[in-house]
Amino acid sequence: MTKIESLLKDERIFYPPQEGKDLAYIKSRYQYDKIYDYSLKDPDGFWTERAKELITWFRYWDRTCYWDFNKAEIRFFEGGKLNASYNCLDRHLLNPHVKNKAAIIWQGEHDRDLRVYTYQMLHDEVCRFANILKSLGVKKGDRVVIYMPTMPEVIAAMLACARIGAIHVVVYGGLSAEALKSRILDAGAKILITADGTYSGGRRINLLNNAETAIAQCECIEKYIVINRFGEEITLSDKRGLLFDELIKNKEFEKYCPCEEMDAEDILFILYTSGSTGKPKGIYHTTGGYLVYAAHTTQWVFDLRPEDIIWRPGAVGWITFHTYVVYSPLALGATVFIYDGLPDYPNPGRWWELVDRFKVTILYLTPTNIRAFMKEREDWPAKYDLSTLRILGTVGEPINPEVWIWYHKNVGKGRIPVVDTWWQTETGGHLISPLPYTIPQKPGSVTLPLPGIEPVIFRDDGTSADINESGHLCIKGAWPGIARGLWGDSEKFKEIYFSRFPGYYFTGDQARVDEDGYFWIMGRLDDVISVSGYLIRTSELESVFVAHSAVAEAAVVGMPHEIKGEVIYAYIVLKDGFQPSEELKKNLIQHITKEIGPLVIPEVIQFVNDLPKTRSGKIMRRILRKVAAGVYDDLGDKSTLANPDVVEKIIQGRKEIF
Ligand code: 6R9
Repeated sequence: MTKIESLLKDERIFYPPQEGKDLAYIKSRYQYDKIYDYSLKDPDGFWTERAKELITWFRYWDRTCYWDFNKAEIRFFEGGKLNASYNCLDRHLLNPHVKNKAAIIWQGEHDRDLRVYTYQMLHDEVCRFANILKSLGVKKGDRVVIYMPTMPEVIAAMLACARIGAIHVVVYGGLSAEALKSRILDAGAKILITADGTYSGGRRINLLNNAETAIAQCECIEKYIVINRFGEEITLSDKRGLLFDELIKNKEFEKYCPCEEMDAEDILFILYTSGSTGKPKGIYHTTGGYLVYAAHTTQWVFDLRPEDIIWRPGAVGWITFHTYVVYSPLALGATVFIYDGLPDYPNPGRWWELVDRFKVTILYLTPTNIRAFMKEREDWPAKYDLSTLRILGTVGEPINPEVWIWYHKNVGKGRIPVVDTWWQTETGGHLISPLPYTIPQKPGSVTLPLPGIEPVIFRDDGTSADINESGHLCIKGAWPGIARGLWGDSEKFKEIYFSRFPGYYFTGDQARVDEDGYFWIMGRLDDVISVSGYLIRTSELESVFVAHSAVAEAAVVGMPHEIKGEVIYAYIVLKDGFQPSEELKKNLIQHITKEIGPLVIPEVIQFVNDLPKTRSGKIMRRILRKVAAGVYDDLGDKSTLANPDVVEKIIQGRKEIF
């Protein structure tokens, strides 16, 4: 590959606030540097200290770190015994300050759908759920699929599985019956936990139909449990079905349920990845390393303290929910806020109203979430009191500098840190991210690696890239939170992650490091277009589009061209108040050539109302590439799309252009 120059030459720098610094876990660049050096020199010492400080163990381990990337074998805290449910619940009951505080605050779409669970209450609910699962014959190592909307029972079910050693597989409630079926079969699940449905924008969404259609073709499912969300009578169509409301009439289930002693390397959960790049993979994480890494990153990156209320809106079937909504905030005894509803219903101020009402302190959004606010609801945050917020986070895609600045200014009022956290389902938790009070920030950069993480950037031939030269982002050495395998396919695990650059974990992302050692993530390998001999990063081109005052969102892909090889095809979502026109197209092209250079001329600009995205807000460029090339069928797996309808509209739009 030829060297790729970066298009973004953003020089803006934001300094960490003084306020809040004194209380922070990591207070300065100096402290970060010292810890970072120590963590690489003595990983055993570093991870031993973190594991003992953050997690309660029934038995300490015999060996702290072991990995052999050539064999794709990774083990942390071998021989150590613990239970994740114990760490998230039981141990807090011993502390009178935590026992009766809110563990979960749940708000449904209707204001009156509001529930609070204290740690004691959640513990009791989890015991009851665990007893129910045990009564159905669920044992250590069995798989339980959870297919539900965002509600407290999802968390209770996850922790109930963890309590008895069952492996949970959370599947987002918006997935189709077909997608659910393939995950149940792949995992070989015995039990499915689901709900009758939920509300979305005032409409009812039925989940039970999908669940029952799916399991009709899944012999492995012995029983399915249905939680009542609508409060109405439920008719079950399959004799394996059980109503949660009936089950809990049995007072026996209210007894204390002991925690299974799990080995640090016993599997905690399987999670199927978002699939923005192809067929979903069942990634699994083990108990000890994952839990330590989740708590560790949450404490330092979000500077999480027990009095915090953390909110990451959105899908339960995403790794973000597992690590930063369930396991780490609860292990650290903080409060989690969860909301089941749309951002703009009943009005576009809904999310800000919730931050205001529930006094959220840490808010964790995706660039897609933020761009949606910028599109039409720019003035809404100002109508609410957001002063309880003290840390803002972003995850999921490279954040366009313009979007970072908007978030910092309009939501953070310029006074609080924004942490741009780079990580993957496979990494278990953040790998590269600023620690909020330590370093100046450059919008668009994920800044520096966390302690214990040693990223490297390789050229195609395995030599190291120069400063500002982009290449393959890989990680040297393992950390406790790294995935241990792909369910049922250890060879593939080795092949995907450990064979491209032997001895290194291959992330599949492209990145560069600037002269200050700051990392810039530039998207996946295929998000590159070759135009007249130049290799161009689509994410960077998108950021330049988004910096134009009329543009809310942009997705750029390459379109095959007979003469030029490949040309730029841009899908553009306009901000409210702007109309598509030839004039505007010309204006956008001028904007691009002015900002980037005269040779980079978008060939096609298609105005669209929305872009196809996964539930976690990732633009599905794979589909957009096909449509740009005029391929309308054979678009691949669409099961994880949040908004499948837009694909048809985009195809229509393309046909009108050509
Ligand atoms: C947590 C999560 C992983 C992929 C990853 C990368 C992209 C995530 C990012 C980011 C730039 C960030 N990604 N965070 N890109 N900046 N802060 O998203 O997991 O769903 O497995 O996706 O998301 O491309 O490789 P997952």
